[in-house]
Amino acid sequence: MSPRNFAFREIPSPDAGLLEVVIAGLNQEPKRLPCSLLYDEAGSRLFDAICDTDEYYITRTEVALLERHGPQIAEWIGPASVVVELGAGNLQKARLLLQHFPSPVTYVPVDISKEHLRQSALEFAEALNHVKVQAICADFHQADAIRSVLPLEGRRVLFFPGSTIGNLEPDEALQFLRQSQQILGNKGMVLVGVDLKKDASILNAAYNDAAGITALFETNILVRLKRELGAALDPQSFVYKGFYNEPLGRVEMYLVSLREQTVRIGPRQFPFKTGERIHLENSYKYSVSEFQALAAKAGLLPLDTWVDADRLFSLHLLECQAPR
Ligand code: AVI
Repeated sequence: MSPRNFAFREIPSPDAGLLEVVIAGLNQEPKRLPCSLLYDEAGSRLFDAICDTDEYYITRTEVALLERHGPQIAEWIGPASVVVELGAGNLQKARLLLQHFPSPVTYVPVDISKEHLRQSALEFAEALNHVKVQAICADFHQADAIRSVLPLEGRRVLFFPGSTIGNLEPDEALQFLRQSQQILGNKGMVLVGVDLKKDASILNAAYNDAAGITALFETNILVRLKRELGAALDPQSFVYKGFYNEPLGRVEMYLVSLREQTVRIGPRQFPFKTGERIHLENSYKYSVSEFQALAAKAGLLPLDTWVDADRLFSLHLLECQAPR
């Protein structure tokens, strides 16, 4: 039986189906697939495993910042808040944060990976029984639909940890921050985790862990295409390649075809040359001032910023500017 402080709902995505998205992506030059497709059930679990690798400093550094500054963040936000987390994953970070929030507090984790979300949200509700958990299975870009199901009372706070904002192109990030204010309304705040620019060797290691979990995570997208679309392809005929493109300030992630081959999906054929790539992800890195400038452009002003001693990662608490 579900605990009394738990509710779950699904907002169906109006977007094109998987087949259309994949065909559109593989028809592009260069070929690409959207990184949201990486997160099926297996992909979500592999991503959790990446977060536990020694090389991927992002999760543990952000967790340490939340552990250290959680009480101060709770004080800034105040009582009776509604905390909405987009792309919530395993909810570990919200748990660290919300333990410091006084009751009443509502937590709305939003994620596209349905069973992973349901399980994590249930565990969350059992562990923090002073928090009302209202989980929503949806694509986090569905701002209007998400807003329409939020409780009306309380200060709304958007929690966007993990540097997921780095997976958006800077102009998309700007758009996203602007749109987030539609969810937030008056006196809304944003708490966002942003990965910082740093030495290329640290970044290259973080996206090429020695155990090969990142490679498995990225290649899993091909396993998904085989299983869900009956694609005729051999996942072993592609290898993962990820590297820091310093001039562009982003880690780029690809699958590279090891041979000349044709991938078939239904009646469609996609020829690959040896070495031809499918672009899967960019992960943008910012300096603190670069990110603050982006947020200001979107109408969000910094209330406080926290950075770890090694200057690997930053947490920004931003406030919506009062409407002029
Ligand atoms: C989810 N996102 C912030 C991760 C990142 O660091 O860009 C995705 C990832 N892909 C491979 N490793 C991590």
